[in-house]
Amino acid sequence: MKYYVGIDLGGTNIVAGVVNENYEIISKASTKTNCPRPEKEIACDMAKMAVEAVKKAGLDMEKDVEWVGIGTPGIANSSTGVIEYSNNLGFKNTPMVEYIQEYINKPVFIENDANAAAYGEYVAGAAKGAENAVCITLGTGVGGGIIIGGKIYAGSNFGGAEIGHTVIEVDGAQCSCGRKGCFEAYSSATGLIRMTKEAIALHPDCIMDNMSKDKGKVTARTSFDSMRAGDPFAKEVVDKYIKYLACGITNVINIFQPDILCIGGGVCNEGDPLLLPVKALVKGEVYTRNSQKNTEIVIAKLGNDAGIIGAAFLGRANS
Ligand code: BMX
Ligand code: ZN
Repeated sequence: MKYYVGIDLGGTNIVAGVVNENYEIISKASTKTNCPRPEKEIACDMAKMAVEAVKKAGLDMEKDVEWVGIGTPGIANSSTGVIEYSNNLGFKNTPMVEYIQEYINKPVFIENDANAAAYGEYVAGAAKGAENAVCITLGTGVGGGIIIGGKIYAGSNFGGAEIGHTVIEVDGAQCSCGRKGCFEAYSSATGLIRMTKEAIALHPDCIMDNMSKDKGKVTARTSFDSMRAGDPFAKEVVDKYIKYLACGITNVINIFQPDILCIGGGVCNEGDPLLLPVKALVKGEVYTRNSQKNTEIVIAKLGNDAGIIGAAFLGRANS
């Protein structure tokens, strides 16, 4: 049996996992990212988590592990091993591969987190068997990963596949990237929370307002849960969210026409109440609506593990 280590570096947590050749995670170790702090400290903790996960699996890093892969938000140059830019981690030209190799004497690969998650879904999840696939993650941001002919497509400068930063509303809501009206500003969990708060401000004492006060905060679930409890204003928020999401997805399909478009991230836990109306809207809008073959829209299968599994197989993606 061959073993690989995947590390998911997030704004909140560092998670390392040992994955076997059947794409199963056999052990995990995690710690808080605690950023901002010096990048070398973060790298040291990442290496520590990798070593701990290997130990937990009862394996030996030197003898049993083929390589280590890392998924990180921002621009990851997979050829130089440098994280060129990551605003939420505070990285600028961070030589991550070099740092990790100070502790671990193995080949180390890096990729953008959403690219790694897309690769995970492609090798072992909802996009398995596809030749061309696009995965988008609806989390803190909207991440994008593009697989063409079984390879990760990251553009000529490794900054490609930033699907979240395509505009779907000119002069719309401010995005953290500096543009206005990005897909991410509407379809991320953060965007949904913002739209929920806006609706609550307009309709004080609505079910959303009371539900979020009971819970202590507005979350990405507030609008969906309140809609189910009969709040017409919550239904408006959900409808608006679904309309924006369908618009963004239709744009992606019109460009790539992949076999599979998979959506992941926390918001997807809503399941069919999210997926079915999105599918119906996309079906009516997509350029190829009269064609025989159309992109299948599915919900990601691997959840938070997609990033770890994808990162663990980066040595293959890069071969
Ligand atoms: C942002 C961007 C992407 C990332 C996406 C998903 C940064 C730091 N991040 O659009 O690179 O893939 O968020 O990130 O520039 P998540 O935090 O939602 O997983
Ligand atoms: Zn943006």
